[in-house]
Amino acid sequence: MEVGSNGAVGEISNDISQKKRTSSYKDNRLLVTSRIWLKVSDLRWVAGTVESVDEKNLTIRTEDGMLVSVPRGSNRISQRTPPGMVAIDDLTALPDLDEPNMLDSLCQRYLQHKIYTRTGPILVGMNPWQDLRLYAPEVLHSYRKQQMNSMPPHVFAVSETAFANLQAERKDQTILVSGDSGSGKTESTKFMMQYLAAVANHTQKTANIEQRVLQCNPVLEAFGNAKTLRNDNSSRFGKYIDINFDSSFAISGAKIDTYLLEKSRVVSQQPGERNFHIFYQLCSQVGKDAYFSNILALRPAEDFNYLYQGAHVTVSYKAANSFENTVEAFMAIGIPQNEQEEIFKVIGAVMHMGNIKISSDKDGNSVIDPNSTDAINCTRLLGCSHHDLINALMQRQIQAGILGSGDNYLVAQTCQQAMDARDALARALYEHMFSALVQRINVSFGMVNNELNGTSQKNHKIISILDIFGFEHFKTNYFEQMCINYANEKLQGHFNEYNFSLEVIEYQREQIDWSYSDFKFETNTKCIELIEGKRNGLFALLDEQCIMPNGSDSTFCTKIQQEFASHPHFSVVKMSSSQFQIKHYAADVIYDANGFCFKNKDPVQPALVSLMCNQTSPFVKELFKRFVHNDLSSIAGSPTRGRSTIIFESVTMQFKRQLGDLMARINAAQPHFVRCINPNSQKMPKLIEPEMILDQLRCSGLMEAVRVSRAGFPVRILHEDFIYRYSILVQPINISEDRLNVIEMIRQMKISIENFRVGLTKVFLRRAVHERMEEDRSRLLVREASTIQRVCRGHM
Ligand code: AOV
Ligand code: MG
Repeated sequence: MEVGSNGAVGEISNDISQKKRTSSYKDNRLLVTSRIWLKVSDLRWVAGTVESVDEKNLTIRTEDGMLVSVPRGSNRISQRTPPGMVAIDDLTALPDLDEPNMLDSLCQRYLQHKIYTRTGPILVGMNPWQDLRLYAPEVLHSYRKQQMNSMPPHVFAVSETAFANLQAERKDQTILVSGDSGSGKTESTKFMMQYLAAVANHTQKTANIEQRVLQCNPVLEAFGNAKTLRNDNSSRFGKYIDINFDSSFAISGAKIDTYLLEKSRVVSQQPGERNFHIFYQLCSQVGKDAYFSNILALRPAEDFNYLYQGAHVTVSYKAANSFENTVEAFMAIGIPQNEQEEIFKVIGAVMHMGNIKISSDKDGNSVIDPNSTDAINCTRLLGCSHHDLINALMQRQIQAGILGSGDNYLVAQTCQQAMDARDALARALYEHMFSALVQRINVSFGMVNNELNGTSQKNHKIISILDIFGFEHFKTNYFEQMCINYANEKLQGHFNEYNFSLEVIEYQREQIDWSYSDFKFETNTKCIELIEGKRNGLFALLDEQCIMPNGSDSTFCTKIQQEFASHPHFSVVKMSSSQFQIKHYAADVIYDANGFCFKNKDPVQPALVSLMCNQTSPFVKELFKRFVHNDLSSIAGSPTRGRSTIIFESVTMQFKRQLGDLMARINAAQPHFVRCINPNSQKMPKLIEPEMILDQLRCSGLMEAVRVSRAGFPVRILHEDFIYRYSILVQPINISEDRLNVIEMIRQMKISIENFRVGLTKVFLRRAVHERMEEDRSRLLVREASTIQRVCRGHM
C-alpha cells in the first residue's frame, strides 16, 4: 500500500524542523529484499523494496515501479512493519513506531472497520462517517468490568477505565478528547457520556439527573453548533463537562464550562456555511405555531440577512437536529417554557437586528428609517425603545478632555461604523445569551444535586470530559487560530509531562537507575511562555496595544518583532509586515496580525451597553449586567476613567484565565487521552486521504508523544526474549538466572552504561545500540544461511 496520494516520486521537503522531529534512521539492518517506506515529500511515503545495497547507497524499487537511489543513513527510509503485525490493536508493539508505519497501521485497520487503535495510553479514533453499529447496548455492556487491554480498543473501554479507576482509587478522572474539525470528538464524547450513564449505579432519585446530563447535548448543539465546510454539525465552542458521582457511584450532578464560542458566526458566515442551528430551527416553526409568527414575528430563514451570509445552504435534518428535539431536551433538563421563550426572544431580536437597514446621507453619515419595522420588531423583543436603539447606532457619545474629563459630545457615525456597532451588539447579545444558557443548565444540574443530597459533596468524585478544538494551521491564520493553538500547546505540555511520568513509573517498577539527562527531549514551555508570559508575552503585548490610544495591529506587530527577535519559537515573515511565525510543537504556523486588536476587544458602543443594561426586559438586562465587564473592557480603549473604574478583561485575558483554571483541574485528575482523526475531507465512508491523516498525527501530538516516550531508553526487551534473540552474538554462557545471563551478554557485547539499563524483567536500550545488534544478528544469520546452502550444494 502507498502511504501518500498518487503522483510522481518527488524530492523531499528540506524543512529542517520537520527533519529534527523524524526519528533517527535505522537502515543499518536493511538488506536486499527488505520492505521499506520511502519518503517522497513532506507528507507522503511510498512502499518499496531494497533492490541493492552498496557502501554508500541503497537502491529502492517503489511499488509503482520506480528505481530510486538513496544514501545510507537517510531519514527518508523506514523499515516496513511485517505484514502480520500491521493491523495490531496497540501500535506501541510495532517494531518501528514511526510516521509511515503508524499511518499504515491506522489506515489498514480503518479499512477493516477497526476505527479505534491504542498507542500506549492514548486511544486513536478515526471517524467512520457511517454507522458501523459499534455502540449497541450489548457492545456497551461487553466492556463492563473488563481490562482495557483485554478488549478491542473502543471509546467505551476508555470510559470503563475511567469509571473503574474512580471506583478503585477514588480519584477524579479526566478524559481529554481532541482532534481536527469533523474528526468525531463530539460524537465520541457523547458515547462516553452514554457509557457512564449506563454503568453508573442507578437509584430512583438519580434517573432524572442522568437524563438531564445526556439531554444537555442537544441543547448545547442547537445553540453552539453550525454547519461548516468540514462538518455539518460542527461545535463552535470548546467544552469541559464534569460528571459527579456520589459515594454509591450514582451520577449526582454535572457542570459544564465552555470556551471561545465563535460569536463572529452570528453576523457572518463563509460561503457554504451556516449560522448556529437554533436560528433555522426557530424559522422552521413559522406557519406551524402562531407564537413564532406573531410574537417573534419570524419569517422563513431566507428573509434574514444574518442567516444567509454563506448563501442558501441546507443541512440534513439529522445533523442540525429539529426544533422539537431541542424543546424536548429543554424540558428534560428542567428549563420550562417561559424561560425558553425569553431565550427565543433574544434569538428573534438578533435576527431582526441583522435586517435593520443602514444607509448613508450626502455627508457620509449613517441613516436609519425611524419607523423601521425591523428595528421595531427587534426592540419589542428586547424590551426597549426603537428610537433609542436607532439613535445609539447612528451617534456615538464622546467625552472631551484628558481621559474623558470634559463635556459629552454626540458624533455622527458613518454607515460602516453604525453597521459595525449593530453587528457587535448582535454578537454580544448572542454570546451573553449562550453563557447564560450554560449557567442555567448548570443550575438545573446543581439544583438536582442539592435536592438529592442536601449534604456535603465531599465524597463526590468527578469524571470530566474535554471536547475541544484541535490544533489548526491554515494557509493564513488569525487571532482565532492563535487562541486555539495556545490551548493546544497547554494541553500538549500536560500530555508530555504525563507521558514522561509514565516512563518514570516504568523505570521505577523495573528498579533501574535513571536521571533527567537520560531523557533527551525538548519541552514546549518556551513556546507557552512566548504566548502567555506575564509581562511581555504575546498576549500581554496585545492587551497593551488594545488600551493604548494609538495601538493597532501594526504597532502590535512591530512591537513583537522587536521583543522576540531572538526567541527560538518566533520568527518574522519576510516580505510581510503584518505576519509572524510561531514554531509550535505540531508545526510552524504563520499568523496574520490583521484584526488581532479588534477581536481581542470586540467593542460594543457604550451607549448600546447602557441601553441594554438599563432599558430592556429584566432577562436582557440581566444578560448584560452579568457579563458587562467584558464589553466595558473595550470602551474607547481606556481601562480607567474619571468617575467609575472599568475592569479591563480582553478575550485573551479571559481565555488565559479560563485555561489556567482548566489546566489546574486536569492536573488534579488522572488523565485518559482520545485523539480523533478525520480520514478524509469529503465526509465520506471508506475513504482515506493519507496526507491529511499524517498531518493530523503530527498536529495531535501523537508523534511527539511517541518521541517523548522513546526519549530515554526506548527499546524494551524481556530478559528471556533478549537471550533467545541475541545469544548468537556472544560466546556460550552458562548462567541459569536470566537477569545475570543478560548482564553477562551485555558485557561481552561491550555496550557502555549510558546505552543500556537492565531492569527486573526487561533490558532497556537506546535505539542506536539496538539497531547495531540487529544488524550484527542479520549479518550472522545471512552468513550462516549461505554456509548451509554451500554445504547442501556440496552434498548434491
Ligand atoms: P468534531 O466534534 O470532531 O468536529 P463530530 O463528532 O461532530 O466531529 O463528528 C462529525 C460527524 O461525523 C458526525 O456528525 C457524524 O456524522 C460523524 N461521526 C463522527 N463520529 C462517528 C462515529 N463514531 N460513528 C459514526 N459517525 C460518526 V468540530 O465540532 O467540527 O471540531 O468544531
Ligand atoms: Mg464537535
